[in-house]
Amino acid sequence: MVGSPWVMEAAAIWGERWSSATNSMAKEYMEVACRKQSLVCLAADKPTMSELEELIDAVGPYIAALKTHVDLVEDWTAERWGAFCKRASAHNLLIFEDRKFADIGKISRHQMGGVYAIGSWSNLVTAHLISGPDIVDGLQAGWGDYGTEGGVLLLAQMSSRGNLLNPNYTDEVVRLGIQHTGVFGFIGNGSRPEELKLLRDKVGTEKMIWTPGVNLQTGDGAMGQRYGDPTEAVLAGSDCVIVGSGIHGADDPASSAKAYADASWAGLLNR
Ligand code: S5P
Repeated sequence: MVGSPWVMEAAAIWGERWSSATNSMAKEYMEVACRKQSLVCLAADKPTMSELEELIDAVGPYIAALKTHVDLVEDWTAERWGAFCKRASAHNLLIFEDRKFADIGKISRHQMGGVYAIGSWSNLVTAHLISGPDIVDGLQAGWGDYGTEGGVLLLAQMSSRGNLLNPNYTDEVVRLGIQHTGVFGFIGNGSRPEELKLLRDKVGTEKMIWTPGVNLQTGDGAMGQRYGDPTEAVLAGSDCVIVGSGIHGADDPASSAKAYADASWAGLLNR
C-alpha cells in the first residue's frame, strides 16, 4: 500500500488525521474511504442472513465500513456468518461489531469468544468505559486469543435522547482513551454538530470519531433516536457517519447509500 496513488491521495485529503494517525487500521479505513469516495459505515441491522447478504451486495461499493449486531440475527450460523464476513472483505470493509461491551476486563475478554467468537472476525468493537480502562486490555486480549488484532471504539457520546453520558463523563472517556494504543477512536453524537465540535476539540487529531444518529431526514427517529445531517457531522469533525435505516430502510438501498456517500465525501472535501 505504501507509495500507491491511493495512499498519496488519502494523505492529501485527510490531512492531519492521516499524518497523525498512529493506528494502521485507521489508515486502512481512510484509504478505502478515498477509493470509494465515501465516509459511510453501514449499520446492517437486519434480522436474517439472507437480508444481510442481499444488503451488502447492493451497497458494498458505496460504503467504507460495515457495522453489525451479530446477536440480533435470527438464523445465525458460524458458517454463513464466515461467508458474510468474506463478502465484506471482498468489498474492503472493516467489520465493526457493535457489541457495546461494558463488563470488567476479564469477562469482556471471554465475551469476545463464546458462540459468536467475535474476536475471530471483528476488526473493531464498541465498548463503554463505565467499568474502567481495563476493559480495553480485556478486549485486546480477546483478539489475542484468536491471534488477531483489532481496535476499540469507546462510546464518548450517544445519539439517543436522555442518555446519561454527560460532558464530565465524555471528558474522562476521552482523557483515558487517547492514551491507549488499543483505542481506535470514539463514538460521537452525529445528531448534534455543536456537541461533536466540542468532542473533536477534546480528542485532537490522532483518533477517529465515528458518528451514528445520521440521516438525510434530520429530526427525531424511532424510540428516542435523533438524527443530524451527514455533511454537517463530517464538517464538525466526524470521520465516519454510521447510517442504518437511512440505507437499509430505503426503497432502493444502493442509491440511498450513494447519496450518503456523496454527502459525507462533500463534508470531507470542505473540511
Ligand atoms: O449512540 C449511539 C451509538 C450507536 S453505535 N447511537 C446509535 O444509534 N448507535 C448505533 O447506530 C445503533 O446501535 C444502530 O445500529 C445504528 C443507528 O441506526 P439508525 O437506523 O438509527 O441509523
